[in-house]
Amino acid sequence: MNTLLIYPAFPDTFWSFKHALKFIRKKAAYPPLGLLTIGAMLPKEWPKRLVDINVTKLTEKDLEWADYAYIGAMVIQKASALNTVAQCKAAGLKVVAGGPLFVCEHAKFDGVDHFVLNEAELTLPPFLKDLKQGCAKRLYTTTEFADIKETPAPAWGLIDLKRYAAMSVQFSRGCPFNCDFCNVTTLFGHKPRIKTAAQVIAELDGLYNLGWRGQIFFVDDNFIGNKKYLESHLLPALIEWHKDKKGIPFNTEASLNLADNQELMEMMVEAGFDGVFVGIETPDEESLAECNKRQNKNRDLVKDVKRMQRAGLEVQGGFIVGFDSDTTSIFQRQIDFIQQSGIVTAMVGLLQALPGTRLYERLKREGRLLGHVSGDNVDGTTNIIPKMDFDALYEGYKNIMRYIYSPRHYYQRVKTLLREYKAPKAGIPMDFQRFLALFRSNIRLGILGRERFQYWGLLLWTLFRRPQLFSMAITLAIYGHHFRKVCELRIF
Ligand code: B12
Repeated sequence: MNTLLIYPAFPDTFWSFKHALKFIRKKAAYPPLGLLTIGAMLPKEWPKRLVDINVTKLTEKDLEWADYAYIGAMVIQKASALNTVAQCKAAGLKVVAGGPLFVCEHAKFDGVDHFVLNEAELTLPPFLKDLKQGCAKRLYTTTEFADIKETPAPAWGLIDLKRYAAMSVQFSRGCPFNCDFCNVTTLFGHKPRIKTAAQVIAELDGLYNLGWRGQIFFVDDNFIGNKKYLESHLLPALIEWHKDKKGIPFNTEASLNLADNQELMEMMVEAGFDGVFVGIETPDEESLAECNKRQNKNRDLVKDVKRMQRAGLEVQGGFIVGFDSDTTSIFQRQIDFIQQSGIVTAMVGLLQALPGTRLYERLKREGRLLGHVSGDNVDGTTNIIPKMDFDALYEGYKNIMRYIYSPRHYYQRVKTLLREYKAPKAGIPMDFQRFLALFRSNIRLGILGRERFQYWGLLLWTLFRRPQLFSMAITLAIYGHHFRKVCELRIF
């Protein structure tokens, strides 16, 4: 059974980092962790190939070689996924599909022979059993959540690690909070499920032994969902693991209440974490109440962000405009918040209602849903009829993006962050890749770019004021170039 695992292409979006990857000669930001996990769950004796269309082409030879194609994707990859299914069918392959895109929209994929949906830990074994007995059904689904202590380590050997900017590891799934616009609890549950520290260390060892020396993203919905285990087991194990290893920083996603726990932040930093993505959403108390983001209420959010930065965690933030309580003053308030907090990577989107969320159900009842969701929450589209006049909302949104990603304000924010940010003890090494990035950015941003004055200003400022963060300054300058390009392409 020759098995082809295929990951469809991402469009040029905010999180694709496409325009930044060129500086470091990488093809994609992250590997397809879901498919790599499927690769490890399929029978060992089946010959396997993984084609990530983001880093390599799907060739006629691949299609001729294979008997079955296993396709995994998120909604944003839909166009490429439709195309891939058609290509596989034309080549006479049987197609199996799973992952978030198909969980949400499987009815739109006629060509797929078998949908193996939700968590494959639960749905793949019955499919494989039926397949063996020649009675495989079209649809496998479950409402249960898997025990991820049973999840095998991803089959890293199926990809060429060198083509990716970062690697991914997953410690937990699910989130204890209940924000009404977020589909995480519908997809992954309310009670965080965790792997053991030994499992995580084995995955890290796997990557290390394959030669990986670079960023590793803990792709958890909320890394601090189970603080007790984190503090008592995982972080001590990571601290130990990191002792004799350099150049492998970690980052992750967590809720804002991380800022309340100085000890936890310090442990995370000691364990090698240098960044965290946090859903901040809005500085408006009424909107926070409206969306049930209780963990962000009644706090000084700017102070919280700074506390994390001072501990050594760069905060990336998610922001939303278009809540029912939002008035037109929200646009300037979001801008002020983002600038003051020094959140350089600010993912700002219009409120969207994802199927399965409480927001979706409410807006459906109120007759305020429109068409489909694009799957990209940084493209200025929405599937809801907002309370605010849509044109005013859209204009206000575009103004936020224009302002925060204009060279002047973007670079201002980088300095705000660098002033506050505690440099990692081990320093940020100026390795060959970073040196290459510096060379390229000097030309692309420092000579050709419209940000050239801000660029050289930042490099000089950093050299004198925060020399140990020089490498970080270059990375952020390159990110800025990417974000501006994406905004020009998709929003303005
Ligand atoms: C890491 C991550 C990212 C990373 C990169 C992922 C990558 N490889 O490129 C980054 C930060 C770039 C990212 C960005 C985005 N992401 Co994202 N991301 C995640 C996150 C947190 C973890 C994904 C992961 O690796 N999980 C671990 C693996 C093991 O799980 P898995 O992929 O789900 O696979 C399991 C099953 O789905 C299934 N499965 C998966 N593939 C296949 C294939 C087959 C054949 C089968 C049978 C089964 C199967 O089996 C696996 C084991 O159970 C998830 C949330 C989550 N908990 O999964 C969101 C998630 C996937 N992202 C989501 C979204 C919406 C986005 C964005 C569009 C957000 C935005 N701001 O616009 C962007 C778009 C990306 C882009 N490039 O443009 C949504 C997808 C929703 C959907 N229905 O498609 C999720 C589910 C989050 C959410 N709250 O809804 N994301």
